[in-house]
Amino acid sequence: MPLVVDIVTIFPEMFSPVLSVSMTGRAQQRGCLVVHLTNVRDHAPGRHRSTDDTPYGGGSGMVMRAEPLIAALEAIESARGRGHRVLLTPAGTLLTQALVRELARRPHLVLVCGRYEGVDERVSAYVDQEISIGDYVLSGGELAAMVIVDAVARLQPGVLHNEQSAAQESFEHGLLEYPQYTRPAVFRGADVPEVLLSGNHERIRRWRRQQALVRTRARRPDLFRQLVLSSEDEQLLREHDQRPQATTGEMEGTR
Ligand code: 9D3
Repeated sequence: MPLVVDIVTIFPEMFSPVLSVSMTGRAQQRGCLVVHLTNVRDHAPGRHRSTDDTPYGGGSGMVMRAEPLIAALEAIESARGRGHRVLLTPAGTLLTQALVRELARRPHLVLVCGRYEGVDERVSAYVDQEISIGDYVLSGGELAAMVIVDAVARLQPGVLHNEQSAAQESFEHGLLEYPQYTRPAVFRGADVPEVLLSGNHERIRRWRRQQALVRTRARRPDLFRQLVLSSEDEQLLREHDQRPQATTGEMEGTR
């Protein structure tokens, strides 16, 4: 059974250029993902079909009206049944991979995108969950909805090329990735670490683990604090700190 995602938006045309390519495009082609777009404006009554209005109490900007949003939600669910309703809002719970995994298990998601300065607070009573994708200001929920569709699509059975990738991710979770290289062996004077050309799979495994640990410590101390280090991990870190390498990435972006 495919994952069904309904999206409620005033900008349905934003979605297909993104969702029709790459992972989400492949998922749809393979029948693992079905995306339905609903234009809020089609559910706004009156001559002007307005989806927003001025805020009660004053203030700048406009507020999305509850009526057309909820009418759109009801039309969707009359057609395809009750879904797990998510409002995309900067005031929502932060999206994490754990939350993505929960969402990916639902058979039907209904993603409601806000715009303007916000959404009438009474919409909250009609949704199951409110989600933000991070602490920065977007101009609407559309990009956030696309982030969620991308993240849940790649977890659907039959979507990932390498089925092991999803499992390995959860196995290695909490660590940043080790550095990757492909041909050529020398790019503008920068060579590939010798260990990766050695063919010694045990040395390669240990080097990658060491790189992931060192990078996580340098770049994501918040994640590093949560790690439960094995005695091998401790040893790899000691080894690194005694004989520091130039390629841990701490200097990236400083050139
Ligand atoms: C006045 C305070 N603003 C909140 C920070 C108002 C406001 C700004 C931007 C209300 C809505 C928006 C539009 N953003 C979203 O709808 C949104 C969003 C985001 O801005 N950041 C991260 N995740 C999300 S999910 C939806």
